[in-house]
Amino acid sequence: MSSYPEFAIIGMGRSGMSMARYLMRQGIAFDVMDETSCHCEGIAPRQQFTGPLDAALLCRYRQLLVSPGIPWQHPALQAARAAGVKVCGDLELFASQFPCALYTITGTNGKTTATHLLQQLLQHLPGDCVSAGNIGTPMLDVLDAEHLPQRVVLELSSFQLERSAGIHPQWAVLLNVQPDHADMHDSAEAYQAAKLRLFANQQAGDTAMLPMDHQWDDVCQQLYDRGVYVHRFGFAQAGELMAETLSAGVLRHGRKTWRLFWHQLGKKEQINCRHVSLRGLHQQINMAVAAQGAADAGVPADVIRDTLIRFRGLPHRLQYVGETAGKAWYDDSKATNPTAAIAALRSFERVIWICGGLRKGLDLTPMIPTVRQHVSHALIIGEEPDAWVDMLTQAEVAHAIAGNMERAVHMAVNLQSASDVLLSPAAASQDQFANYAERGRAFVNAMASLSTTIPVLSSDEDTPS
Ligand code: UMA
Repeated sequence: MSSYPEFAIIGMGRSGMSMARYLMRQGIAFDVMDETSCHCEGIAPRQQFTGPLDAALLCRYRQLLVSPGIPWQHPALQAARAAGVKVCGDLELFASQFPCALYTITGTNGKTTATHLLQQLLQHLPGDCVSAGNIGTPMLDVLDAEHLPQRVVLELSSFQLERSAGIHPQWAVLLNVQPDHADMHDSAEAYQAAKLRLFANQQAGDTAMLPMDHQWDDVCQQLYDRGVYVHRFGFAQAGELMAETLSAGVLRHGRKTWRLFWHQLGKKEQINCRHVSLRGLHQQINMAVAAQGAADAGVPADVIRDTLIRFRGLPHRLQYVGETAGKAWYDDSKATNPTAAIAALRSFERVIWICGGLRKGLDLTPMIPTVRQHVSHALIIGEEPDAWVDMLTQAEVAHAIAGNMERAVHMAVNLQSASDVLLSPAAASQDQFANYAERGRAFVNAMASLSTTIPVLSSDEDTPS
């Protein structure tokens, strides 16, 4: 008899641990592996392996359950697949077991906010609704609960989607696709293809939501031909032909009025964006998407309206964090790529911008027009400021290298500018912080510890170009 069980779990973080608990509940034996360290509290693997993944070892199992952070094209996984080993992730297990209504949200930016808001809205219906997936709670833990919720809203990353063929959501939305995690996939096409797996098993009676951009027209047509109900969403000028074709989004009326809208029982429901606490057109469009999902599920329009107006957003996502030195301060530490930061900058007339960090090879030059229009001063953090200096110089925006967060905040306070202050780094945080949340907390802590004795920024530290 082989000394190896049929299953091995790879990556012992949150997903790995939940897969282990799941297998234990089914009475299935398993081994665990991790390239760094195996955490096994509360689980009982047959064996644990730490260190680089070994292709020969992986080929000894019938099925590998792989955490989302392990590169899907890892050579050891490729070798196992070639040897006929089934390789998948937690979503495949979840999809085969969850019997109730499944709402799924993917996209490069904004999916956590949309997932959270939709879950809040669906809670107004009879029966439980929980959120899980990339948002934080591993999805298999939902199956572990004493009572299965009637509805689950899953936030899905491309990493989770690429390792499952079996998902069939009743309601699914793709918010956007930007070149952020494309570096973790073989190509931008592979990244997009992973996102589109969300819709692969949808059929007549299901609902799909996609952005209004023409690049999604063919996908929408294919879904429509299969009998799937398709919503398009986005931003348009009221009265334009395009505006009439949208199910949800934000409409601009005249020069100064924006209205968030969705459709419900044949009627267009609208809220003036002035009444919505959450800042930023990009966030308001995602709110409209969540509102459409709730309307499709039967949440009453007045409940949707109240919830949207009261919703203040999630930490580190363009969140208002207070008033100091006559300026309003916003924490958008979650903006780990240029696209997310561009969206945040466009939410302000002019702003003092704290930016920089790990660029992940992304091109900063597409930011130039937005930076020129919306940034009064930029303060650069992170260990690789050169690319930021180049971009800001090209944008002809005053800037200075602050180096770290504390110094950036002190410099922002002392700038002779009435502009609000926005941390929206357009970069990952790991050069100076454990993660974006720690970076956001450092921003808020530095702001909270300010005193009047802070030295005034000298003019030669501020480098107008
Ligand atoms: N590991 C390896 N080799 C690797 C990478 C990781 O052995 O090459 C090991 C690590 O040593 C660690 C474990 O794998 O012990 C971590 O596994 P993981 O990276 O898959 O992370 P989890 O703790 O399982 O968390 C995952 C998601 N993380 C990623 O996709 C990277 C969490 O999303 C998610 O909340 C959680 O499952 C529950 O579903 C976080 C995330 O950063 C928020 N997501 C990315 C994003 O939003 O940009 C996609």
